[in-house]
This record gives sequence, C-alpha cells and structure tokens, in this order.
Amino acid sequence: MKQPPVFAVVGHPNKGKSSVVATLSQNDAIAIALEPGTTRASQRYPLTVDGKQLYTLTDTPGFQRPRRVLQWLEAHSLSASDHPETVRAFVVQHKGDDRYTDECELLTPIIEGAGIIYVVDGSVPYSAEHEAEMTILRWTGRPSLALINSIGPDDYSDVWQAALGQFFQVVRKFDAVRAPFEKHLSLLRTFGQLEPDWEQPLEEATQRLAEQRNQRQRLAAGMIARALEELMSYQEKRTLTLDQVASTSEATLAETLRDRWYKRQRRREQSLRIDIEHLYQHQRITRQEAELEWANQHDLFSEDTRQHWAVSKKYLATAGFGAGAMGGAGVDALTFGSSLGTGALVGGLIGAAGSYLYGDRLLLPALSIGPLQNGLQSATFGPVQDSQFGYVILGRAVDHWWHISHRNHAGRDLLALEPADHHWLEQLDKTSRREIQRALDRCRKQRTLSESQRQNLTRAIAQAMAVYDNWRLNRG
Ligand SMILES: Nc1nc2c(ncn2[C@@H]2O[C@H](COP(=O)(O)OP(=O)(O)OP(=O)(O)O)[C@@H](O)[C@H]2O)c(=O)[nH]1
Ligand SMILES: [Mg+2]
Repeated sequence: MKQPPVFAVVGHPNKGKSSVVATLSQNDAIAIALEPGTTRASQRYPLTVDGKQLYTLTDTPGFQRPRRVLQWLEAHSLSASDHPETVRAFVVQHKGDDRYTDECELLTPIIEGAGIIYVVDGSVPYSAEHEAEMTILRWTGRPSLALINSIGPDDYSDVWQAALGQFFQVVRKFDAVRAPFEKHLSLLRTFGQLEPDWEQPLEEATQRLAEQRNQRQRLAAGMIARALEELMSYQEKRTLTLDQVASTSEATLAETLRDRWYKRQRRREQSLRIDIEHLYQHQRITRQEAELEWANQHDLFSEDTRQHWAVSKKYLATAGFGAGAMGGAGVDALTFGSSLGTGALVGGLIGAAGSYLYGDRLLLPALSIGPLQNGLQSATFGPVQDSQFGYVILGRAVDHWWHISHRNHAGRDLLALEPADHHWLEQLDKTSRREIQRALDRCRKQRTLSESQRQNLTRAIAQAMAVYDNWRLNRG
C-alpha cells in the first residue's frame, strides 16, 4: 500500500512553520514561540482520523546559512540535471557539521520524498535574502507550494505572490491561526493537485475531515445534553445521626449542602469543558471564564449574570414583559410565546425568565429533611427548582463549544469566554425550544431522561449550536 503524503514545512526562522504544522495536523502540543529557533529538529506529525493516517506534516528548523549552502551546491553541480543529486550529496557530506545542522534537518525529509510547503510571513516586506532558500528548494525537484502566513498587521502579500510565483507551483495565503476550517480543506485539495499520486489520498483526507467535523458536532451536542441533564437533576445528599441533627441548625445544614451542591455543579461544568476540548484535540487550553456563582439565598444569579444571558429584569421590562404585563399567563404559556407573540421574546430563555418575574418562586433548590429511620435522618438539597439555571448552563456551554470548534491548533492565546450578550436563542425553532424546555422540566422533577428523551434533547441542542454558529458568523 502507498504511504500517505508527507509534507515538509520549511522556511525562514520564526515565520510560522510550526503554526502551519500545528493547525493542519490538529496538534496543539507543537512548540510555537516568539523567539526564532524554537524548532531545533525535524519532527513528523501524522494526522490520523478513525485509525487511518491521512497525511503527515514534518516540522523543521528554519534555514540558517542558505547562501553558503547554495554556493556549495553551485560549486558541485555540473548541470541542472544533477541538482537533486547535488542536494542529496550536500546533506550526506554535512551530516554532523555544526554549521549546517538546520539545513541538513530540513532537507532530509525532502530528499526522502516529502512535498515542500514553504512558509513566509506576508506582513513583512519581501527581501531577496529568501531567494537562496527558494533556489535550494527548487533544486530538490520536489513538488512545492508556498504559503503566505501573516503574522503582523501589515500586508505585503502582492509582492510576495509575484516573487514566490517564480519558484513555486502554487502560492496561497493561509493564516495558520485564523484560517477557518473550509480553508484547511481547500488547502489540502490544492496539495492534491501538486502530484498525481496525492490527489486521491488528499481527496479522501478532505472527506474524512469534513465527516469528522460533523461527527464532533453531534458528539458535542450529546455531551452538552448529558451535562445539562446531570446539572439540572443533581441532588446533594447527606445522612445525619441523631447527634448531628441535634447539633446542627437547619440554616447551617442548608449552607453546607448548598456549598457542596455548587462545588459539584461547577466541577461538572468544568468536566464538560474539558470533554469538549479533548473531543476537538485541544489538550492544553488556558481558559478564562466567570464561574457559576450564586448571588444570594434566593437567587442563583446576580443581576450581572442575568444581563449577560438576556434574562435581566431590565431587558425583560424593556421588552414589554414587566410582571404586570403578564396578567394571568402561566409560565408554560410564556415559554413558547404562544399567547404573547414569539418575535419579541427572549428565545428559550423566556421560560426561565418568566418564572423569575414571578418573584415569589424560589429559584434555588430547597433543603429537605427526611423522616427519621433507624436513628438516621437524610437531608437533601436539590435539584434546582427552575429551568433558568439550565438555560444559563446551555448558553455557556454552546458558547464554549463554538470557540473550541473554531479554534485552530496553532492558537496559543488565552481563551477568554465572554457572556453572549445577545438573544440568539430567538432564532431557534419552536420545536427545539419546546424540546429543551420539556427536558429541563423533566430533569428537575424526575431527575433522569429516557434514552429517547435524551436523543431529542441532543437533537434540539445540536440545532441550538447551529443557530449559534450562524449568529456568530453573521454578526461580523
Ligand atoms: N497572528 C499570527 N501569529 C502567528 C501566525 N503564525 C505564527 N504566528 C506567530 O509567529 C511566531 C512564530 O511562530 P512559529 O510557528 O513558532 O514559527 P516557526 O517558523 O516554526 O519558528 P522557528 O521554529 O523558531 O523557526 C509565534 O509567536 C506565533 O504565535 C499567524 O498566522 N498569525
Ligand atoms: Mg518552529
């Protein structure tokens, strides 16, 4: 069987070679840094989907002495027909020579059959010093493509394009940090055009990657559904001896259980974050996100949090849903906007917000103490009394998923999650909203979902993710 294509990613030091490798091999463990000389040795990074290796990228150190190398090549070549052999001879003769360690490292995969991806920084002006590098690469005779990766804000890509076009079969712009997924796929198809043997494997690679992306989205919806179910239905329990009952006030007990309930909810939310990140092969993200907090004894969320998730008193009042305006409408009617007109409603959030407006309802779970049995008494706290909690969890989870699913593996910046200050759920279809509301209500009452209810919730969440994706992409 033929080996999957290998591409050596080469260029000047510090121009984003490792960033290109990280993004295209979906590997966030690759060292990327501001200092030149970060990559010291060539290293292969295969991309494998469902156990099948689709292609390999080889990260390499940057050229250090390209002019000297070119001089040597010119001095040892008789005609153009021996160029590839002369490059090979250079590597063979200079293995172990400290002056040319980097050149030997970067040329070795190429003389062993890799295609060439030459990376330049389009945000700095073109300079002739690159010509020696490009000439050496041309001498290898391997299929080649140049990528203009822009590190800084300026754009000199036109000049680059003209110069690179003289040395490489294909020149493309590709921002390793920001390029959207579709751009990765089209780049792979372009590689396929460089060499007849690569066309079929790279066509297959693009198909498998597209399928993988859809599958990840489905799996992410399932993970969010599962977490939502657990968070909505979670009950903190404690068994007390008679002594403990006598020595603990109800208020203290409530406080203790509430604390533990909250800690556990936060942990569960964090484990969802990590599961989603791992699903997308992000293993080492530094994330910054406001913790789930509880404002006071009667309320899960501070006014600030409400504001962010579109359930603030102010938003609801300005949207014409002051308590007075509700009249006798029940929470369920509010949920689906059936009697109030959906357009102006805050999407799925309104169900939760509706009950919030009926301010006498306690949003937090309550402490409940069971009957005395065999000298023991059980105290429980939870599940949460209001579906508003579920909507906040859902909103946060979908937002996090969105950032992860659009994050390239070259990204090394902090992932700062800001609350989605927009009523994007308004765009969610009625059936999905109803499905979500129903599931949240079931969870808090019955505490588990049947397999088919879980599937329905997953489907509705997948829909919410699609709506959110659409909203983010269209908001510019
Ligand atoms: N904004 C932005 N920064 C980038 C991009 N690609 C690389 N960088 C930054 O440029 C610097 C160098 O990136 P690397 O990928 O380590 O470059 P390299 O060519 O592998 O560097 P050496 O291994 O040292 O030769 C890092 O600080 C990257 O974060 C990009 O597409 N956009
Ligand atoms: Mg590097």
